[in-house]
Amino acid sequence: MKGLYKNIIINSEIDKTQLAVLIDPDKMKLKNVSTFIEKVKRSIATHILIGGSEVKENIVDAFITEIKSHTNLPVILFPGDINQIARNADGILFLSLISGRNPEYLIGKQIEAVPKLANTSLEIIPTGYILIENGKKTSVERVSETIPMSRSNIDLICDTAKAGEFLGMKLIYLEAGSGATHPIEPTIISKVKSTLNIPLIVGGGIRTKMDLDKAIIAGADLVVIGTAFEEDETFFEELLKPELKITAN
Ligand code: 1GP
Repeated sequence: MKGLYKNIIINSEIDKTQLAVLIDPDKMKLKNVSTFIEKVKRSIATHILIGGSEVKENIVDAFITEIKSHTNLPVILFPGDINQIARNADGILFLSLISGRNPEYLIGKQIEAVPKLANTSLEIIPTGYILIENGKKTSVERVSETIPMSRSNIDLICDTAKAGEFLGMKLIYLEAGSGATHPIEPTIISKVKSTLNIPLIVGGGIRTKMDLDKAIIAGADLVVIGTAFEEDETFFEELLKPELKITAN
């Protein structure tokens, strides 16, 4: 599958809601993937992201094989470490944690990843990853040993995002962290979006349809939700494709 990035741009231009369901193989059993994906397919989800902060080696491939046997939705790696790079995905968010000052997560892991990416057909999408504090310490903060950006310094968040764009990154990902207490505020999303000429991903702590709508209205081009689906798969019912909704006559 080619053109993942191009499609994100096209969908964004026509204001199509783009929702990525995040599957963390550390938090889901392989045998439950098929029923989970059936629910994903009935929803408005447009992408599947796969990865996590602490995924055991060599299980990502098996998850992707299983996911792809049930859906044609694009599967994009969202790796917490290089052991999560699997060649059977469609693409990879090639992340650099530009909110942090840990060289390992700015450039070190990326160099280590190069031999693993050689001879794959993965679409590599350079992504500036910005972690913003959300009220509790999340696993990204713990694993990366970086300090999240303060929610109150919006100018600095905007400048960081713009610096990512100037460095040639194709996407900016505003991250509140998995299971965040508060999602990224719409004010932050809209200011960052107005600064950028590249698509914006927003994730972390989005638990309701209203949170999703707020992020989209504020300017997120792609919203990522993981924990809310892990905790309650009935949430998919609130995000059904329009044609599957029962209309009252
Ligand atoms: C985490 O942004 C993603 O990296 C999704 O966060 O699990 O809180 O939805 P949640």
